[in-house]
Amino acid sequence: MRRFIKMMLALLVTGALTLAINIQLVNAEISATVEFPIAMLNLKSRGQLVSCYIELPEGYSLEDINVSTIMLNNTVPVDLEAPISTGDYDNDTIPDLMVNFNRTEVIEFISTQHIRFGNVTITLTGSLYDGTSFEANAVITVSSLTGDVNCDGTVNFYDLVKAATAFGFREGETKWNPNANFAQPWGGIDVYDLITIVISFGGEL
Ligand SMILES: [Ca+2]
Ligand SMILES: [Ca+2]
Repeated sequence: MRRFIKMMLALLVTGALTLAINIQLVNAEISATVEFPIAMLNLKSRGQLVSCYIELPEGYSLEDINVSTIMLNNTVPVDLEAPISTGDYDNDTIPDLMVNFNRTEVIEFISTQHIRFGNVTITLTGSLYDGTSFEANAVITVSSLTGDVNCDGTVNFYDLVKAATAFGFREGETKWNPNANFAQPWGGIDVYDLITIVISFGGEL
């Protein structure tokens, strides 16, 4: 009897493993990587785009990606009007594809999940022109506190320092940081954004 139970358990475990492997294959055939250069998102701040860099495993080419199929969390489509380019952003000799998403749509998606603060796993999916699907995950930190540039749940000196680093920079420029953009004019980080952060000092989530 004991042997029978053991055998049944072994069969169940094997079955479960097979099922898990099958599910993984159904989800995506290629495991890719995605990196967000600004892996933070303040839901109260404003910016136009969320950029990310996609790398495929060895043996696959970025040129085979059907860019129009790329989505975040099966909800937010890639912004085909925004810049799309290839390069080696992280200097690891593996080429990467830069694509962008509409930042407002990403914020709306996170808000509909009732997430206000903390780490959120973002899943990027897409397919190659031959239909092969790929998937990649990344974690971003979210805050819904006005003035919380570094998304750690409090507004203090560190947020002001981070905003000062982006001071004078406009959307698309090197040190632009939409997470510091809390006040009009929305196109850049200026004294009005710093004042908003100072007014919000001491705020906590
Ligand atoms: Ca903070
Ligand atoms: Ca501003």
